Amino acid sequence: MTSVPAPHPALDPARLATPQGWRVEIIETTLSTNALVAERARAGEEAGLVVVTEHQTAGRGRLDRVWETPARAALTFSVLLRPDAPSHDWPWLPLLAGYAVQAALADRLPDIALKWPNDIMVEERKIAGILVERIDTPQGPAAVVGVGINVSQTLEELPVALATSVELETGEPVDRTGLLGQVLGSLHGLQGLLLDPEALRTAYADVCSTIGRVVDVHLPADEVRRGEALDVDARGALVVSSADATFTVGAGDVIHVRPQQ
Ligand code: BT5
Repeated sequence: MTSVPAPHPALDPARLATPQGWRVEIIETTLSTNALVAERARAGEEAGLVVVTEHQTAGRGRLDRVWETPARAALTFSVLLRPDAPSHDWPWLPLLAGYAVQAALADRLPDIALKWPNDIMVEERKIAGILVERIDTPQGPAAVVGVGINVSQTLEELPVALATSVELETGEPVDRTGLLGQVLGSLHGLQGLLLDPEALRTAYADVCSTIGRVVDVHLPADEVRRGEALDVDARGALVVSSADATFTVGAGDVIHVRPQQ
């Protein structure tokens, strides 16, 4: 006899803990919650809109990559923020979002960590990703903070080998509604850290597993540089020491080369 996996239950708006001042809309399906929230922001929406979808069919990653999740097995949502922080501190926002999501998951997953800049990982397996987009709107610049968390996917439901889900890691069923409330609460509660970049830097560095590792840095023009990641600087850039120089990386991807000692 073959066992049929239990269907994934829907999110339950009646049980969702919504942070004060935020407005959560749950929709059955959309191409990309980031695209939808950006459209609403350009049409004048106030900060605090959260759009969650049960099935995101054309999820976006960074650098034109894709984010793939099956219906009702993940959390896929975007939050509209209009931060008060000076514009030179906005590059911290993607790192702050990653920090807040890992903090919300840390009680269930003690081995969770951040791979710079904002991949949420359990060892070398990615469990959640962040896409922050800055957009221009009639009321000024806004940020769309997109979050994708793998919650109840089985191994077969994950799109790449180095990925995992909360249920795969804990071996226990997860109530997505409860987890969504926790993650929103963490993002809401920690957003003020953007006004204190030094405190954010310290908190971020503490959970960033890239620091101290040998990394290959993939730079935009297909250039790869290898070195040891030393720290994160005051702008959130990664400081890397190679044989001939110390350099900082503001944008790009890193690959952890050697396992952590
Ligand atoms: C990210 O990009 O990790 C950002 C993901 C952001 C997704 C959220 S969902 C709600 C909101 N609306 C959107 O349209 N997007 C946001 P990046 O670091 O570029 O990683 C993308 C890469 O991760 C892909 O090229 C795959 O290799 C891998 N990947 C795709 N889906 C994955 C998944 N479910 N779990 C783990 N890895 C995945």
